[in-house]
Amino acid sequence: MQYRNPVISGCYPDPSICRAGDAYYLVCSSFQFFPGVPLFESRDLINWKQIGHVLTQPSQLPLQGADSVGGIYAPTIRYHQGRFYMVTTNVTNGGHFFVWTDDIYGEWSEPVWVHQEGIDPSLFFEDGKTYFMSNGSDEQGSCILQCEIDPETGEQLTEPRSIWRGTGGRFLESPHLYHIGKYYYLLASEGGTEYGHMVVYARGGSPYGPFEAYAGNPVLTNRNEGGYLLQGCGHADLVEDFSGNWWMVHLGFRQIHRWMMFHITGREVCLVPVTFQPDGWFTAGENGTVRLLMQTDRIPDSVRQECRTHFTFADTEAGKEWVFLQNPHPECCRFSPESVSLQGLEIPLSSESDSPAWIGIRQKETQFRLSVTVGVSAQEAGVTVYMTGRQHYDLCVRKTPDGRCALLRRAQLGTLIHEEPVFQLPDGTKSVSLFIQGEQTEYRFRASAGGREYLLGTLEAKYLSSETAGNFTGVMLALYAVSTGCGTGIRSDFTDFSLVYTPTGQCPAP
Ligand code: 6LW
Repeated sequence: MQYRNPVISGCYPDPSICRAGDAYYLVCSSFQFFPGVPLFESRDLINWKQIGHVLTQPSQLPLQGADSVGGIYAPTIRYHQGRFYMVTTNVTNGGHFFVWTDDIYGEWSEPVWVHQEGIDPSLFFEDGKTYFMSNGSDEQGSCILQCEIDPETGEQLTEPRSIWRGTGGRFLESPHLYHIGKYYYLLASEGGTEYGHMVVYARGGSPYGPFEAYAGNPVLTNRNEGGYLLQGCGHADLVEDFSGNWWMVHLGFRQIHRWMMFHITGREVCLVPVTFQPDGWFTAGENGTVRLLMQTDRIPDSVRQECRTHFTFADTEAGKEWVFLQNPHPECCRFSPESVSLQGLEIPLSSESDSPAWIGIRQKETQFRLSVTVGVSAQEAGVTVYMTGRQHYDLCVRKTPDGRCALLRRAQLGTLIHEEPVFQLPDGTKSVSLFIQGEQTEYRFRASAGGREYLLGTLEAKYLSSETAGNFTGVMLALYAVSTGCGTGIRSDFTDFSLVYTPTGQCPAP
């Protein structure tokens, strides 16, 4: 069969996978978004359904002060003796911790903290021991650090020690350890999560090493595929399927312009086959690269890759596709089958130190259509194409000091803020329909109210890109409301939104 990469599109970086029962489970980084660590399930590795998030409670996920390079980084999911473990790092508040559950559809435990330097923690269980790996450094520079921990308390039972120094690439990270056949394999990434990203590995005779690097490293990279639209491939995890074949999930991003590269949809989840050679070394992908279209005979032709192109409030959920910024004020958001209502807060959209009245869904393809109907009640309410608090394009309705309403488009790019065009709306306007069309390199804006059409122009996608914004996330399409009474703590009435979102681009799948 033929399948399309990414297998999960939109900002879902740093995938980690495990197999349990008759399904596969996958988690990703979530940075400043709440709830945290999206959790997916699949039966065929190609089609992934989000079943929720791992971190759903403020006590598990303190996000105060977390921006788009803060919060939750790089989780690892493992299944051991009937229990799921998810280990990650809250880089803004607290460091490494793990949570566990015996019911993948239920709640997870409170955090168990582990004190070790670095990011990208992972766990490996064997013979009653729990090994904890992360990236880190010692007197000779970057390395993978490993210690044994108590899986109940997180206490370090051994001193962290360096087990591998990688192959010389910068930013050695994302260590994952496996025991396959007679070897222990240590998978990692180097090159940074950019255009030079690559997956490397080494193997050894014990969990502590010593590890011998694969001579063909990097085992997977698109760094030499200049002009190819899938780039930045790295940060990987391995899984064995039900037929005994091995696969690798990893992140990659789709660049928009072939030569003047940029990307906006964030780092996404890709899948490639892994093939063990008779000598026990393995290869990955197509000649060590990842393709947008992959051919495989390991998955039956009867499996069809689904492509979701229609999202409304009736077929999405607050704790699944929709997320908030930092720790939200739950009483300020009401989710109903047809609409969402936000109580405007006095926290501006550009705030990265507190949680505005904001609810977002990922931009999953570079082409999409978004239509939002917003009630006119808050001081300002609308829709934002949001990369970070400092990079976003907004289409909104704002009350003017004379009590009337204006329709406007705003661009914020760092300290540059520009509002234009602005249209006065007829008195008595009760609701406005806002439309955004994503067309790869630009966003097109228009609106309608009271039977009139308003053209609000286009803005370039490039200025919201990760290359410009300097962040770890991707564009979110979000609804927001800001209230009046600056500095008084007053909250406004609820503003109602309804929405239809249709990502297209590479859909339908092959
Ligand atoms: C993550 C690191 C990385 O911790 O990016 O691509 C960092 N790899 O492993 C944040 O997502």
